[in-house]
Amino acid sequence: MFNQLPDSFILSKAFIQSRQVGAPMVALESAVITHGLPRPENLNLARGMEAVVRENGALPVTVALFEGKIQVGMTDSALETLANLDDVHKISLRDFGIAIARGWSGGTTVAATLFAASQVGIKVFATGGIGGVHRGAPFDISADLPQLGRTPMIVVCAGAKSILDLPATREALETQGVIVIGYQTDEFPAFYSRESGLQVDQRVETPEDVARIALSTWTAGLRTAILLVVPPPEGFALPHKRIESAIEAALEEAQKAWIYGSAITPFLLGRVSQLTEGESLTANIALLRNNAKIAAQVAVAYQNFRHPKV
Ligand code: PSU
Ligand code: MN
Repeated sequence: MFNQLPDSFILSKAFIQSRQVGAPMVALESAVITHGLPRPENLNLARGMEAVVRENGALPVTVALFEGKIQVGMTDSALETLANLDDVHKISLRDFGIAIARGWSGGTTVAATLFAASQVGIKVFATGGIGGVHRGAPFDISADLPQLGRTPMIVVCAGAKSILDLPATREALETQGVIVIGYQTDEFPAFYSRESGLQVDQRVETPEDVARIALSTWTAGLRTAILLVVPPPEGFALPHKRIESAIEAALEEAQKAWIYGSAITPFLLGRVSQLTEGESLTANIALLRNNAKIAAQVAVAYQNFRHPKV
């Protein structure tokens, strides 16, 4: 399959070796490194997520764009370079062609990472929160949603960012045919908070159970993502009310400053972090690491199903 891969893809050595032996792998996005978190937390987090995936028995495969090439799997020094680049783009699905032609570097969003990771056969992906339908702008729907609708991948996240219109996002996931599975929860988490008042489609208790559902889905011929939603860890999660006033203030500022398009998500995340005096940032980092852990366990379970030992 790799012989047919376009030369815009560059595969890391570790990825190629793991692929040959059928080792479990977890894709990681990089827009969170370039646009989601401030320095130096971004590099610490990128390294931290990779370490957590390894400790739980899988290979971390961070995807990013370097000088017009889609890099699949990164060395530590590449991670460091990406986290400190000044001329760095947020690469969503529609940006690939331009970025490749112009030789850009950048962090890939959930939508873009889904595309790249599925092209190389990865089945499990960890992120913080997916994009969705924006509040007050129901026409601003993240490219993450349609891409989830057409990519066979288990995506581990803490729901959708609460800066979004969550009920609308939940409905849009259904329209896309994406199964929403709660990891030891009945409720769709709201990223920083464990509660949202919204339901999941199915609850699972173990990584094996979600792997089984994914395999049944794809074996039946469906090509949709499985969204495994994991509540932010207790002790870091913020009460819905605490975060809501910060979000409303940030939204109002964004509107006054005419911030829209791909700039809105990074702006809101940054402002909410300032307004909660870093509490939301701490929660964000904790949930990202936790999602990386669960994703690695799911990747191991999935691989064991496909290649049972004995
Ligand atoms: N989750 C985070 N931090 C982030 C993002 C998600 O905790 O920075 C990024 C993801 O890369 C997601 C993107 O795909 O925000 C969504 O952007 P938009 O709404 O413009 O599609
Ligand atoms: Mn948008």
